[in-house]
Amino acid sequence: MPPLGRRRVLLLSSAAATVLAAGVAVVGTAEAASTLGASAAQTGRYFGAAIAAGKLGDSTYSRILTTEFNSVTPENEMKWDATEPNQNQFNYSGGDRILNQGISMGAKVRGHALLWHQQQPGWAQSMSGTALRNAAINHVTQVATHYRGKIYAWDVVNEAFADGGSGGRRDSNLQRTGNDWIEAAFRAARAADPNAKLCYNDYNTDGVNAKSTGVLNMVKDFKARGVPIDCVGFQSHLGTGIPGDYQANLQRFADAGVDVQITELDVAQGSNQANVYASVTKACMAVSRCTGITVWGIRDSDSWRTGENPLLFDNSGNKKAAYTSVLNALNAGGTNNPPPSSPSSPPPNPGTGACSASVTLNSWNGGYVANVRVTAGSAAVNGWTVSLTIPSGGAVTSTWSATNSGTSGAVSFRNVSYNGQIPAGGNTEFGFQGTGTGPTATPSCQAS
Ligand code: G2I
Repeated sequence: MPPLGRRRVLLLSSAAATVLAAGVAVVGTAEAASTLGASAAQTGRYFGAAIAAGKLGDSTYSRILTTEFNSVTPENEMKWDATEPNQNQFNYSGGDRILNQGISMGAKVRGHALLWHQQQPGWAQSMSGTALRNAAINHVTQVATHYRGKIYAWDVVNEAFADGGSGGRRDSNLQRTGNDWIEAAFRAARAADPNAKLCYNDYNTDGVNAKSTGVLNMVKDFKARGVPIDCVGFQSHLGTGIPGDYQANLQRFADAGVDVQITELDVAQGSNQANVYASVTKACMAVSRCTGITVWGIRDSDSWRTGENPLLFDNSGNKKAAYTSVLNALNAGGTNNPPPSSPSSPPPNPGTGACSASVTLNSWNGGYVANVRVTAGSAAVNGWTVSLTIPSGGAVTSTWSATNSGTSGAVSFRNVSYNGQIPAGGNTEFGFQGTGTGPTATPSCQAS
């Protein structure tokens, strides 16, 4: 059977004859939508724009925004320098304006970005080591908690991989706190807002190359170890062309078990601009786990790429050829999102071996995130319970990848359905967040 979009086009092209012959009135579902957001929604996707709170009073800007888009991303208002200008003093005024704009439109709100080596407040730029790690995790926890339940997807970590052929991490003050800073950030974000999709976001990862392969390897590693990650953002700040393997690159991430999103699309002006926009849109439509597209601004005059005219509307707010090519590509349809859920892979052979557990703490004044690794002995484990003691005065406030009995004093954590079975010598991880100080003694582990 042709994909939904193809069927829709066929119905349209042979219009009345087909409908009369079939004797059914299905024309309503076959109509092409006339705005980007409405058209994307027909396949369960969103079409969004990065917006600036300071421009919402511009009537042309807000007219286009509210007419065309069903997702918003704050261009700068939720970044670290904006939300925590002084350590532990949070300012959500700009971010809340974007959030409320999105809510008033019934739009999805993408949170951007909890941790990034750029746009850090001055106080964080001058920190390092454990102090910076704790401050960063506290930042993630506080901001994600403030917006808890309201954000569709967070860019938890932005641009942490190096350009060039290494496929490794970029050097930064955050990277120098230890290679596990990204997973610590994702765990803290999950604990603070369990319903937000958690994304890693980067640029120059739009085709198959060393950098995107490095990110893919991180995703696979996180999935294998139970580190929460739900999506990867491909910024797609493009020149006059698009990598030939753009769609294949999206697909290989989708195949690794994450949603993919085009998060900051803009394309240099030139004779090919409309074609590149169409190719990006078609690629997303062809990948069922591609949940939506965001352009990085509304009019050319709103773009960070001064003089490149890289957006869908000109300086006066008129639709460009690129706009029409995107709308047509959306209306041509594609795979539906969300895709049908696929059955999980069969569990490994069950076993009855012993297990052990160890705790890593990321603490700050008054709280902590604990990461617990459960390791099987020389035989496979078929279910486990980890028991530990929470120091008096503190309590467990949330748990992921396990369920807890009790929140203070003696607390035990039982595996969830997907991580109970551990092969001989293998391990899995779960985590929890707490108030007060974290557990100090080595936990006990009971296999069952
Ligand atoms: O650089 C383009 C984008 C690359 N990916 C991450 C995005 O977050 C990033 O967005 C841009 C914004 O579009 C710019 O608006 O990030 C820039 C900062 O690296 C933003 O520029 C900054 C200016 O550098 C500041 O001088 C200004 O105070 O915008 C700030 C707020 O207007």
